[in-house]
Amino acid sequence: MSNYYQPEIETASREQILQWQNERLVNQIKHVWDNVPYYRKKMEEKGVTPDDIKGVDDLKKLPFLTKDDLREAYPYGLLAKPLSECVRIQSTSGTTGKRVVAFYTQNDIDLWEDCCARAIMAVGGTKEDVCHVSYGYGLFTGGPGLNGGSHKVGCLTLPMSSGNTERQLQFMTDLGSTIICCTPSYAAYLAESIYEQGLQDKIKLKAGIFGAEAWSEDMRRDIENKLHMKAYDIYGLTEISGPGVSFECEEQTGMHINEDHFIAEIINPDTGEVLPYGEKGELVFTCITKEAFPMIRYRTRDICVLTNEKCSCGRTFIKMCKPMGRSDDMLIVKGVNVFPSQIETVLIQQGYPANYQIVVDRVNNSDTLEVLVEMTPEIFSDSLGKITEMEKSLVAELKAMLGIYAKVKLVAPKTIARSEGKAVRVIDKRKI
Ligand code: DLL
Repeated sequence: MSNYYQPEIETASREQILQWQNERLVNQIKHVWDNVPYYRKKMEEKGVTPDDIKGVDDLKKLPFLTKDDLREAYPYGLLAKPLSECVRIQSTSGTTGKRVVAFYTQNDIDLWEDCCARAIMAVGGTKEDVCHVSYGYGLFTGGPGLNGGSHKVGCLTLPMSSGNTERQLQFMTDLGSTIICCTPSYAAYLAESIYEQGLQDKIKLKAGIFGAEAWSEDMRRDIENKLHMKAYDIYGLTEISGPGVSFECEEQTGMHINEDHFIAEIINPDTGEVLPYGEKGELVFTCITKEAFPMIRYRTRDICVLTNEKCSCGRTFIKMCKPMGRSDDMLIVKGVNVFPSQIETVLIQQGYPANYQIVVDRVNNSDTLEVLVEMTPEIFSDSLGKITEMEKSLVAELKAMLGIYAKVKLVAPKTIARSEGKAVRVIDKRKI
């Protein structure tokens, strides 16, 4: 028997869901038209007015929003409520220049936490549970979102945040954590540490809620076997709210989208054409209940498939598969969004040529980032001391730009393979 947080919503008829979506979309478009000059201008340029939007079928008439729009409108240009009514900001894990700042009213926070509560109850969470939240707290949405959801369910919430594995394990064993929320790579690392320290018998975990980065079915099986618990996926993005845009149920065959708050579409990333269920393309979301930061047709760049097959859990929301990659070049390394262009900017600013290669790997379940940089004959120096110094300085510059450590290796001129077509800048060796 499934465990729902809001059964009347989560198992509503398709007709009811469509009715909510139609009504809410119409109101949302009016709200945005009246309060967000930036989006109103985009609508005017496309020749659309709120009168043209009568329901979900008209969604395709509306212009898309992209990360570029967010950057252009930074920080307040897409805000739909006065700042005095906003109570929180959250931000993406990406850093300098690429940051997205999302605003929330109290009602926005409340609905977001409902979504996270649904995710926790879908994995069997109740008020008897001890919910251990090891996503980062702060600007990142992972910690605050699941923390709020856990409170709503009534779990005893452990706001651990990320890092300090010894302390995580101590609380997990002493306080008997039964549900853990963290990135899948951290879960795998915790599983390994538990094994190494022989703590298996002291662990009471029954379920994990893992997301914020791509992970495979193999990884799921591995974590489930090691920790004798069930591992569930959760998806979300800062622009749309945070974790809980969609979540897995006991069937573990994709994530139910909280369709009373978000309308999902799949489009062809090259043409913008809307694709039917079952076809692979870029995931696009429209927020229909958000007050402060309502994204309309926001292009996530995540490549995905939507399905509307009936689910045995009783939920009637459609499902999305695990994201299968991105239609832009964003990498997620240790949970941090990294764009190759950020690395290139640093190299060029430091006087290096744009001949470089970024190698991402996963060693012992932890992501590694290495940048191979070619020296010009002018800066080429055979003094090992000098090279080490230059590498150190680049490591510091990259850390300042990306917020994470990247190993740097300076290589001799003309040693990075030239390609005949597009340069192969990124080698992602992670098997996901
Ligand atoms: O990662 C929100 C989140 C926190 C989701 C905790 C789940 C759990 P951002 O930092 O804005 O927000 O990054 C959003 O991360 O567009 C995807 O590319 C990727 N992503 C998120 N969840 C998953 C997942 C949070 N379950 C970007 N599988 C998204 C694969 C995911 N990729």
